[in-house]
Amino acid sequence: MVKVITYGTFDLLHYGHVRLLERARALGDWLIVGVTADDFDRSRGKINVQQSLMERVEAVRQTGLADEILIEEYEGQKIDDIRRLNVDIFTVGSDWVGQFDYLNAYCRVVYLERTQAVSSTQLRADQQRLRLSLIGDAAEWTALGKMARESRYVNGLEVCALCVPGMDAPVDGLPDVAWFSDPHAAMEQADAVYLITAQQHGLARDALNSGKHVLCELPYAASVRECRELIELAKQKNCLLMPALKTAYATAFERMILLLQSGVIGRIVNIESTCTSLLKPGAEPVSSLHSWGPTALLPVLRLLGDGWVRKSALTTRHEGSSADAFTRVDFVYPHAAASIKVGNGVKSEGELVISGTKGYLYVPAPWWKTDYFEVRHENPADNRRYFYQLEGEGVRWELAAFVSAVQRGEAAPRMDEAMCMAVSRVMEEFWDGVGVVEI
Ligand code: C2G
Repeated sequence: MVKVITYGTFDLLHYGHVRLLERARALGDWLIVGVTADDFDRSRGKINVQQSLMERVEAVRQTGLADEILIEEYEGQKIDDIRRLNVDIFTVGSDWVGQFDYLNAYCRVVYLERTQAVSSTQLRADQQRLRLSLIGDAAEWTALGKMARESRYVNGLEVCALCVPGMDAPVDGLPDVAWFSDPHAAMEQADAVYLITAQQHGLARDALNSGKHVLCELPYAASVRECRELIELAKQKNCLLMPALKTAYATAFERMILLLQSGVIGRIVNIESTCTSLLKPGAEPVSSLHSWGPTALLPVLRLLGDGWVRKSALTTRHEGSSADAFTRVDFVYPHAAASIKVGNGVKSEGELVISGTKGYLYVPAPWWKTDYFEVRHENPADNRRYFYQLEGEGVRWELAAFVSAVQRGEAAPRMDEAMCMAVSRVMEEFWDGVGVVEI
């Protein structure tokens, strides 16, 4: 019996995939199909796969062409499978020519002509491509550029406009993206807008009023009332309003939250979250709490919620400015405590430490763009390290989540409405001096 094996994502199974499977099967008597696991696809840079692993496995099964189906989970698994299953032939489409010649050491390698013009990527591209306008302040130019670059990794998304309100087109703009100095004109070009600007409450309101979906940095607004208004407006307009906080969409961060919620360190008793950066030479002082607060608050709100019973803040301001250079906010919950330390002009160790009754979780600096964390116990032999590849600091995952949420018509933010309102509440109370001591 001649055993043949092939592997693939098989997302949105289509004619090209089926033709490949038919010809693979014709190479022998028994066909094994390896379907890639989500994590494996991510690790090899394939993101925004629309279907779950089980949906993709079921679709392959229903073709009736596979005698056996397995899951491809790690780099190098092909060698293991070929040896373990005594495979005679490995085959894959011609878009991979040369990539798997090393398997000749274990079996015959056959590249089959790829079926032209049909691909999951093209299928997705043919779907409604979400047109996105990027609108931000000049001080956020780096973030805007990163957003535009990262968008290229996300199927079904096209950045169609770039806008810094009131600014003429810069020399080093993005070549293939139209420039606007009027944010409302930029909005009109797209189905959705990304906002990273001090005026974002007003612009988010205008975007939602004109039926645009909004991906917005936090805080949505300087007050809880305005934040709630935006959330309600999005519902009235049947538009998506989603928080842009790249850390929330990073695989490592989400897996960390799931581990902690599964009790890996027991009951969470304390969270210490620090985010700092130094001001760039000549840069205008900006509020540390406004720029770093939403990120620093993310693990606190995800794990302990917004039901603190007491909150206090210590702060020091930039020389000659009302902007805080360093702020520490301490929260007391019924059975836990948390502290965030944020600095824009004061430098500290940007780590995240989550203490529990069975151990603690440690994320080294810069924890907010981590691909790695450790669960530590009394006996170091019980410590475990976790690594999850993070491309582009998580921005492309944030964009992929936004596109998917718009396509599905349902918000799937990693921060829910209550958390977004809690961020605005912390900001509002800070600026109102509630529980704030100046040092
Ligand atoms: N394919 C094809 N014609 C198409 C699209 C895909 O012949 N129009 C083939 C691919 O060459 C591949 C298989 O169908 O052999 C599955 O394609 P994908 O689901 O896109 O997965 P891919 O990442 O290309 O799989 O490690 C090997 C990879 O997993 C190959």
